[in-house]
Amino acid sequence: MAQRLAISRAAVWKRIEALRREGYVISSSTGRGYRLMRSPDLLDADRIGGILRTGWLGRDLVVLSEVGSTNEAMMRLAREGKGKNGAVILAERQSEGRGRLSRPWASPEGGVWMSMILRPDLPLSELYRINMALSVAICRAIDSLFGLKLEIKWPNDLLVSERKICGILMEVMAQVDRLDCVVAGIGINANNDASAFPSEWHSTSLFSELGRPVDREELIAAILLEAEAALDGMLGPAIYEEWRRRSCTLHRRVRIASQSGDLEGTVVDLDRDGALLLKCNGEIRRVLAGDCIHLRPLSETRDESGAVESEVVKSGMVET
Ligand code: BT5
Repeated sequence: MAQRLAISRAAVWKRIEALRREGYVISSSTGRGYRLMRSPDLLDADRIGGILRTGWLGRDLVVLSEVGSTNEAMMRLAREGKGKNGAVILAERQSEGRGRLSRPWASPEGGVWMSMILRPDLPLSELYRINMALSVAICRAIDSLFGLKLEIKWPNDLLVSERKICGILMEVMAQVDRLDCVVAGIGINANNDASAFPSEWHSTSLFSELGRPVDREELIAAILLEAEAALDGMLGPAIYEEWRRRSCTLHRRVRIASQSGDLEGTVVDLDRDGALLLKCNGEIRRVLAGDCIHLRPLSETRDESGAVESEVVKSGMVET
C-alpha cells in the first residue's frame, strides 16, 4: 500500500487509524498488511447520488453527521430564500428531531432522518396530497425492497403490524393565498433499535421486522425514486386510491383529539383532500386535523366482568 500510494508505512498506519476511529474494522498482520473486515453503517452522499435514478428529487443532497432537526435545517434555508425544489438533507442523528406540535422524535444512529423541500404549484387546499404521495411512495419502496407490507394510519403514520415504523412531518411556508414551499420530513426506524423506545409508542424498525440490517442508501434511493413518481402524479386519482386502499384507519372506530375537543366514531370514508369522514351520533363529520387513536371494536374489549374497556391500540397524530 505504501508503495502504491507513494507514502511511508507510518503514513498508511496513520490513515488506517483514522478509518478505525470512524468505525471501520480493519485487521492487521505484520508483514502481510491490512484487511477490511467491516465498514460502518454510515451514509455517503456520493454513493447515494451514484445509485439514485431520479430526475429532480434528491439531485441536491447532503448528509450531516448530526443536526438538531433536518426539517429545521431545511426551513432555515427556505427562510433565507435558498433550497431548490427537490433538495434533500439527511442526518445520521438528530438531537432535536420533532414530530407534530413540537413533540419529540427520537432519532438515534441507524435510522433514516430526511427532509426534502418541495415547491409545487399547488393550491393550499390540496396540500395533503403531498402527504398522500409520500406515504404511498414509502409503502411501495419498502414493499418492493423487503416484501414488508406497511399500512397508513391517518393522518401521518406508517405502521407494520400495528406498530409505527415511520412518521411524516410537513411544514409549510405560505402567503395568505399562495404556497411558497413545503418541507416534508420523513423519519424511518431502519437499523436503529426501536425496542429501546418507550413501549407506549408502539414502535418498530425494519431491523426488528426483518431480523437484519438494511442498506439505508439503497432504501433512500428507492424512496426518492418512488416519491418523485408519486409527487409528479399526486393530483391524479391513482395516488388517492392507493392511499385509501392502504389505510388501516378506514372502517375503524377511532377517537380524534383536536383543539376543539374529542370526537369518537367510525371512519366511513377518507376524502380526496385527506379529510376523514367520521360517523358519530348518526351524523357524518369531516375531520381535517387531529390526533387519531384507533379503538378496538367494543365486542373485543369487554373484560371478564363485562365492563367495556376502551383500549388504545396505537396513537398518532398530524396537523393539516
Ligand atoms: C411524526 O410526528 O410522526 C412525524 C415525525 C417526523 C420525523 C422526521 S425525521 C426527519 C425530519 N426532521 C424532524 O425533526 N422531523 C422529521 P407525530 O405524529 O407527532 O408523532 C410523534 C410521536 O411519535 C411522539 O410523541 C412519540 O410518541 C412517537 N415517537 C417518537 N419518536 C419515534 C420514533 N423514532 N419511532 C416511532 N415513534 C416515535
